[in-house]
Amino acid sequence: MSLPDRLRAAQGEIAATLATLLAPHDGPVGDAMRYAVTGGKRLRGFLLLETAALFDVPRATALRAAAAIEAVHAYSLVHDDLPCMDDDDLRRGQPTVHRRWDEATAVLAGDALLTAAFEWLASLDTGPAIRCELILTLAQAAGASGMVRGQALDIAAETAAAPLTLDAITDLQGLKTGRLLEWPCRAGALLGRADPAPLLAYAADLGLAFQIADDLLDVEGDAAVMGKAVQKDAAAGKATFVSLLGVPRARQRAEALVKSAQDALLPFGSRAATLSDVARFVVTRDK
Ligand code: GRG
Repeated sequence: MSLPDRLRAAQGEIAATLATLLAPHDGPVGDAMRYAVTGGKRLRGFLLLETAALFDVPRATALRAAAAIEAVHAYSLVHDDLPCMDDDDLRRGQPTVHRRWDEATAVLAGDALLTAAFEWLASLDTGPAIRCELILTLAQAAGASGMVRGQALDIAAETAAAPLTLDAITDLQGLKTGRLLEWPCRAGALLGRADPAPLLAYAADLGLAFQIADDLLDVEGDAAVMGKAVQKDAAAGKATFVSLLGVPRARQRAEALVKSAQDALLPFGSRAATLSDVARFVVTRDK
């Protein structure tokens, strides 16, 4: 099956799993939770399914963990879009949650999605040691030493006296975006009782390539295709990989990272062909 077909099939399975898991939640917060997890590429969930498949993890188990990472990702987007953060009106081609409902509902729906992710992991049908490790590592990836720290550094950079250096941007993005792309690769190995090292090396390169591509899309992307505003970084005078390296060198850097990510998969041979295609996809995507 080609990457687009596999991704489309996985998107459907993840959507169905999320629909089942979120079904008990009623009222505006429940509706906003379902709305927030609708659409998107499901890249993080797909990474979990594909890495877990390397070790023949049962699909239902992997899908529940994939739903958890997509819920954490959706929470981060809902909160990132709030007026106190990026103040965005559009996400995935639809009004943002605080625009569709209100700010209080958006805060609560985000909080509830984050909490639900841990509830779903806590009731996985793996042994207790693996469940605890999944919960611990997701908390570390999303929390004050992970994504939240990256977001805080990003906000602080807006009012800093000097623009960020390339090293500082690399560190910041590794936290803000990289940690949530790394966790599903770690989780696939954990669920498969396998050494996570090769998949963590793959994820590190993939995460950085993803962020460089995101910066390129902000400059060159089509708002209608992306379903969100573009050219926001330049308008905010933000230092990005593209503002510091320029488009051609940023593209070159992303290409080198794709190659390095693909090399990290060599121990898995042809079983990792889809993950190898994902590395290429993150820099060729148009949204
Ligand atoms: C609010 C704690 C907190 C964190 C927010 C992830 C994040 C931190 C902010 C999102 C802002 C942003 C656009 C970051 C760039 C990278 C990124 C995460 C893009 C969105 O991810 P995609 O492209 O989205 O995978 P879809 O919609 O496909 O799921």
